[in-house]
Amino acid sequence: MVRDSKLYLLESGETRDRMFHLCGAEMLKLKSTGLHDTDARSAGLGTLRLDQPGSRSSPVISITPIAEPESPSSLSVQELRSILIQISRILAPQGFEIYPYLVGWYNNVVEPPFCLQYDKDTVAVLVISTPSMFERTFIPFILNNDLKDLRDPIDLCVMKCFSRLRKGLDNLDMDIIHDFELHPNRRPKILAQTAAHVAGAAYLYQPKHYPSASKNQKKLMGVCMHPKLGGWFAIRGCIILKTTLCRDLPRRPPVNVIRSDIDAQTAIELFNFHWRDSRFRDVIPVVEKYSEDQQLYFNTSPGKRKELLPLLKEKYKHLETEE
Ligand code: B12
Repeated sequence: MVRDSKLYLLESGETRDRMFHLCGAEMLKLKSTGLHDTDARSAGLGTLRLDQPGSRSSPVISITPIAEPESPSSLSVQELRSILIQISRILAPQGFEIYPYLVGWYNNVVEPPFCLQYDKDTVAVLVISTPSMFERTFIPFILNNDLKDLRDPIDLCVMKCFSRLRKGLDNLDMDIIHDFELHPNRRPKILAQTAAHVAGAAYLYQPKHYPSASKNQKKLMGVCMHPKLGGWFAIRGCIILKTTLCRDLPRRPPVNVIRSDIDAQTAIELFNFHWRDSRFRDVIPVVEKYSEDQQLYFNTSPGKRKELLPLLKEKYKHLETEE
């Protein structure tokens, strides 16, 4: 295993052998077509960059080996703030909002199978998409990508944003958990609504607190309300800063925007039985909503959304977009 960061000059063709030589038998997953960051990671080696400045015959490969698991560092609130500013600088222009919280706040309320296996003072960051994410980020994404992948295009787009974030902040050790990730037994890896509530992003109205909302009904889902966006947002995931602890992080309670029980019951029922008409999103006054294109997109069942992509591409093709 390589233990220091160096630049290696390799002759064309010897890349693979040379990497074996340098890195030992662990480095087994290099593809003959080239070298990739992910190969190095999956081989347990660390990040690896391939740079070919003009000359094909002498690629420069820099290997940054995986550090020994970093010991967690405790940060002051001020130090953490500068990390959060860096995250926000990357995600906010793409239409996301971020909310920090501590893993312990989340683990304290969920049942044991949903608990996250990190120190209770580990900092996590909840990410939500606001209405503008669709036009700012998703439209450029579909214009610039040939979406043959079977996965949901929104999920792919958000994955790309998050992996850029990871690259942009490669000094930070992070685990990313998307809202759509499930364990093999189909249990969600993160309860996005609970995370949104404990992070202070959006208040979770739970059916168990409004019994008549669930009387004689199927098991109802709770619904989150954002103080400015009502229901016009989605929870995209959590970034766990796995070696960053901040036990003094001040806790911001979510804003209880629906003051009466009857209105909360109505919101829960609208969400469960009439979500396609979006009335649940409007139970409080909001500052921004999904555009018509976006509403059409999200009100179309996931299996049929791909059919809308060519129409969106045609409509926005004049835009000079950069992802
Ligand atoms: C599974 C799922 C579904 C299933 C629901 C199956 C079912 N009936 O259970 C299906 C596919 C039907 C579905 C549909 C929809 N969903 Co859905 N779904 C999810 C998903 C992936 C997991 C939810 C889940 O299984 N929770 C598990 C249960 C056990 O959690 P729970 O009931 O909240 O219980 C926990 C809390 O009570 C907590 N807890 C206990 N005590 C306390 C105390 C406090 C104070 C707190 C805060 C918490 C807390 O602990 C419990 C667990 O131990 C989430 C995303 C995610 N990763 O969370 C989205 C999610 C809930 N869905 C969402 C949406 C928008 C929808 C749809 C409108 C369609 C859509 N995707 O656009 C529809 C509408 C719902 C409907 N009418 O059916 C949004 C909700 C946004 C919001 N504003 O709240 C989410 C968060 C996805 C997202 N990316 O934003 N969904």
